[in-house]
Amino acid sequence: MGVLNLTPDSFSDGGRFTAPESALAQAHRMVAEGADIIDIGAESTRPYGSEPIPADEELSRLRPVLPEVVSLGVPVSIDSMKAAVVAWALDHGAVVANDVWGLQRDPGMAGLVAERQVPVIVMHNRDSADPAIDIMQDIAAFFARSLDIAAQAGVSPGKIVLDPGIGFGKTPEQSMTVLARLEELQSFGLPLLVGASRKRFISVASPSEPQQRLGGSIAAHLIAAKAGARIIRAHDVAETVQALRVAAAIGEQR
Ligand code: HH2
Repeated sequence: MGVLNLTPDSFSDGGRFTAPESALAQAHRMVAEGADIIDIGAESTRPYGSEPIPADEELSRLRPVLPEVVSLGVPVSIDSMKAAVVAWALDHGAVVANDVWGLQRDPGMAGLVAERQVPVIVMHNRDSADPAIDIMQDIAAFFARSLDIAAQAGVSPGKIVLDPGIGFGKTPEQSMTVLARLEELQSFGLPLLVGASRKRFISVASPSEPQQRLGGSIAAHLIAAKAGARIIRAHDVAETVQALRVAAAIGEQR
């Protein structure tokens, strides 16, 4: 899954793809590099320094870009926590809903994805990190709540992808714990998505600015794939695809 941020303030690529032409060129490039899904976001979710924006603003960023990306022919997912924005994106060709609040923030989200019968990414999140909690237990309890909400709204379990939300409401150490223990989340019997790309935990193990975290991102993504993650969300598509393909090819020689 290639990341396309139409935002001025995303933590690693804010402002790079706010012009529709550069966004479209980036989408094109990620498809050529091997992305199977393009995830479009128009509101930054970074914990510090991002501005919450109204749905109108999010839509005005998406309007000139999303339908054009859809026309490239690759499945598009919409990264938004607002049901109104997801509804608009689905109307304009997006085919996956990516909710960084796991159906637990906007009360209209579960009903929407049930009605449209689209796959939904249910991501774990918390308002703030708490180093004292057992993060794996917290994630499991959160997923159980999300699955309950989904079931009550009539979302088919076959449409749900779970994502532990690397870097969201977690200390860097907890993000690493999640990657180290990802296999435990297989017990839900649902496909897993992991997005570690350029995130801050990398700089704890290896001090670096977001743009310099490609090696760390790849290390984390290979570990996630080995533990069974089926979808990897990344900014640097060519390098990530190559790393995953080589790791898979080596795996086949066992
Ligand atoms: N991470 C980010 C945004 N959306 N969605 C899912 N499902 N999983 C993730 O790990 C995830 C996500 C944060 O990365 P980015 O989009 O680059 O940053 P920003 O939120 O600042 O735009």
